[in-house]
Amino acid sequence: MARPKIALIGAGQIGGTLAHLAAIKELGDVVLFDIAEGTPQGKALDIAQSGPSEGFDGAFKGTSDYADIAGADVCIVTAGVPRKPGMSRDDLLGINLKVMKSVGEGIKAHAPNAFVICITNPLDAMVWALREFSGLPHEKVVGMAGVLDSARFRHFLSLEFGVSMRDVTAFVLGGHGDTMVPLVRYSTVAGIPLPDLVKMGWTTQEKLDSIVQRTRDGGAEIVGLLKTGSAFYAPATSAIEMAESYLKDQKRVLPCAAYVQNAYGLDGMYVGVPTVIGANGIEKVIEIDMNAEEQAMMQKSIDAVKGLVEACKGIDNSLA
Ligand code: A3D
Repeated sequence: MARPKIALIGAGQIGGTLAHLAAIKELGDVVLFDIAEGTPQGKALDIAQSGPSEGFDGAFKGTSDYADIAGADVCIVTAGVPRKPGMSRDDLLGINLKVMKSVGEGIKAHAPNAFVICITNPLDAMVWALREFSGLPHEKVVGMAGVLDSARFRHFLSLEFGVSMRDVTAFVLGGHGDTMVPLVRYSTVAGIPLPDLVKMGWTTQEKLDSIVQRTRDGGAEIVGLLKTGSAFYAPATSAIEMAESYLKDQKRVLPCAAYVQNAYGLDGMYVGVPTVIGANGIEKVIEIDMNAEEQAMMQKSIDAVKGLVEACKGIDNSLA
């Protein structure tokens, strides 16, 4: 059987890391697309040359021609600009919206059957716009944010408890911005919910609160350290987890920016929710029970995303 084809639209920091991870995991043949001349070709060749030492098979191509993504099974979109210190994700909206238009049209013309994972910020608005521009079915277009935000939360919790990150589960929902919703009640160490761990004296509510805040600021913390761009290793790993669940029909339960209809009080918008990803794309949106405080946090986050979507409509008339 032919290897799956993975198209990476954007061959910058995340795009290059995605290509390397896809190679090492032998997920399929990789096409790196970018408008920066030479970058996708150079990275494709470099990664291919790591094959003999790493021991993987696969074809790697760099291109600036959308025709080369023809028939892709998965497209992962990082095209656009990342933030610099002092910028919020929302500051990227105008410039990245134009990029989503060209990417959406490229995917529509050449890879209409792909499962599309958007990473470009501001995430929830960009995945919505990408879906609008591409016209693909909603269940085949999804945003990566919750897996990364949850991984950051899990990492910080594992440091606090001194346990393996593998035994910490966590849920971060809502929009991928300052209003994201880390759900303490649904986060556990080996199945023990965090509030119970406070009762057991393993940690304090104050410490949990500060971990929640550090998770919300997790992207900015790395932007502040790197100074020239934003995080890329963990964002790429998170998107690969989603792509692998689709390609191998794993039916992983992963928080993603998915199109939500008839759940969470929504009638059709993209926001971070728990989903099941399998061979059909987003196969299920899981509606979890929330208490009043959690609902209020989720609503605030939903309102922030709605504001960004309205801003997109104001910029590009074809979206209105
Ligand atoms: P960077 O290394 O700058 O790569 C972006 C690439 O996009 C560059 O190589 C550009 O040449 C290319 N590009 C620009 N315009 C186009 C276009 N029209 N068509 C094709 N390629 C184009 O950035 P990065 O890889 O670090 O980040 C990419 C995006 O991901 C940014 O918008 C970040 O804000 C975002 N990001 C999101 C998360 C989430 O968790 C959602 C995390 C980290 C970064």
